[in-house]
Amino acid sequence: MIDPEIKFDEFENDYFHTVIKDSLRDYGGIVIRNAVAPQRCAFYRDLITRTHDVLEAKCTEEGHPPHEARDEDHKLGGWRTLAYELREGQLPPNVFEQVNVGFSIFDLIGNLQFAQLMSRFFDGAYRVSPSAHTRRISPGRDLHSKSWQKPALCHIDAQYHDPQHFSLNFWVPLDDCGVDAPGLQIVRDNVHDTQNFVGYDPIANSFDPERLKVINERVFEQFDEQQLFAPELRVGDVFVFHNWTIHQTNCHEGMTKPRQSCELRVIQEGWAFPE
Ligand SMILES: O=C(O)CCC(=O)C(=O)O
Ligand SMILES: [Fe+2]
Repeated sequence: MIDPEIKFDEFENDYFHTVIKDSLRDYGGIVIRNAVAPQRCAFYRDLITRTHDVLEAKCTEEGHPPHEARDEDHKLGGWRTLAYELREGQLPPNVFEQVNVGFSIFDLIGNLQFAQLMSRFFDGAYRVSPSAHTRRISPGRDLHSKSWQKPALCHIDAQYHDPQHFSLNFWVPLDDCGVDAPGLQIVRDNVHDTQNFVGYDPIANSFDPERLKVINERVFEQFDEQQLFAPELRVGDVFVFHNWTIHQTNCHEGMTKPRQSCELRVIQEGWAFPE
């Protein structure tokens, strides 16, 4: 099985866009190598680190230290919600933008070529999704609940969206990952097969929650381990996948370093894969 990946340098050629579309349809993802300047990634990585530090100090000052946040704080608003988000190692874009006025995490994919890539991929209009995030994952338990998160288990991002819009996730690592630090892996599968697997009903715009449970708990009873695609990623690479792609953190014994990343989601109006 050939790994779905392509160099961003090939952008000007039509085949680049065909490979992107075919890989997303047939495998659920593709790595675009050298797509963002490493310097730009380093700049945003520093901003994210600083943003965590600034906000953690503020929450603590307000009486809500993030490491003491509880799950229910998520829904309570204000400092408590923010303390929960910091504890989980995640920042939504609006929080990032309030601390870093004039900057957005979407700047990572904010150049003209990415805009052209999206307009060639989507069938008509597309827009930025409200569900974007910065994320920090640690292989070591000592950092969990201290602004770093545990590895994410198998899921599809469609479970976070209601109603469904077909969407792409531009997953941007801000550290080299997949070897010493947790990366990302997908289960290679055709988009229509995954939609069938979760029992997606386009009229009701819903799918079967029981199937989602199966994805979370027993994915390899349903899929072959050969379908796993767990690339080594370097700063500057972008892993693109969609809302039906089964994916999880690529974390295994022996990994020692934490990793920061951004998941930048772009959605279109309709639910169907844009053929
Ligand atoms: O960063 C990770 O390990 C998980 C990311 C993820 O689930 C996502 O970007 O949707
Ligand atoms: Fe996800």
